[in-house]
Amino acid sequence: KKYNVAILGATGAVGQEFLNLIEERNFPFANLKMLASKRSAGKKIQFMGKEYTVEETTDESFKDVEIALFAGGAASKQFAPAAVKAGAVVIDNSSAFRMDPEVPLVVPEVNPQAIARHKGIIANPNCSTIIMMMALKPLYDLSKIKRIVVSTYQAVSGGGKEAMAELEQQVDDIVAGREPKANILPGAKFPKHYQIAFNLIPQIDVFYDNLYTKEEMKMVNETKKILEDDSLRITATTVRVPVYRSHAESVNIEFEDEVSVEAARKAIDAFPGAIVRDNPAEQIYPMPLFTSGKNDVEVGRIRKDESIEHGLNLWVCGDQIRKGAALNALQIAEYMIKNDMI
Ligand code: 11C
Repeated sequence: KKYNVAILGATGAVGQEFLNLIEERNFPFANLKMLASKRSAGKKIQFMGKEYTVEETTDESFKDVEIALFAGGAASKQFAPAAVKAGAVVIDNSSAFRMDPEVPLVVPEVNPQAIARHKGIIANPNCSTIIMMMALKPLYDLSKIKRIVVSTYQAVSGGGKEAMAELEQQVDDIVAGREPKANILPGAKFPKHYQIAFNLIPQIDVFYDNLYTKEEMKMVNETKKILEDDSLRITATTVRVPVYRSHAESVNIEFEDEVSVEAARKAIDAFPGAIVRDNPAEQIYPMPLFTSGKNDVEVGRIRKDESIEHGLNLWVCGDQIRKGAALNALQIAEYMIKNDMI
């Protein structure tokens, strides 16, 4: 069977990755609708030998659509109810519904069982959460995790195409001896902007009253929801780095029981979608350069935390537009197709 698919946000970074993956994975689509905001309506997209015209999204856009892939952003909240009402399953990459108790929050390799509880919307976790989960779950299956301390090194493409363009322009300007301009990062909506080229910005998204950013609290709250474990203690620091693509994360884990480096390597390597790249003697470890454009999340620098009884440190890298967004969403749809859930 083939399915009628709509992509909301077809012209953005995640939307474009949906298209790459649909082609690469031979996703069984019948009709494909490219939806976006009014600003992008009318644009032409060449895809698999056919020209598509981007349509402005309205509540009527979802008639006959069976799978609606929402790339994220404010449009999700606005149009998800109409898409569900029209009978589509919405797989949503925005943060709008993630913490809604009625909405499953899913990484298919980690908690596919949650999908069955959906009422029309299934949420894709935040990119940095998904990438961490791919390393955590195989270890969580070896021993209950007591506490996680995570620090992220997040690529500019997490901030959209404009943030990528800004990094490129700043590098060009600096190399040419011109004064670099900052108009986008840490976020277009903020009053202050900072140079990202040759710099790090310890702010991703808005600050909350507890002095953490929204990105940091997404990692905390989403991880607990995905693992269905409220007793898990987790704290995060999220940082934007001048890398185009692929987030990296330093993850410190305290376990209840002993987990050896060898057992961790074995479990991660056996986990679908994760691979171990870890040979210090040969200077082998994951880097954004290796994981950009790839589907697998890579884990390395696996070593004992010698300051506690049962602890490990890991270094994790993953393409946040692929596994952190479009691929994860498409895998949810594939799982549902395979299990007759659509
Ligand atoms: C970033 N994690 O790197 C963000 C982008 O909740 O899906 C994705 C935001 C989200 O800026």
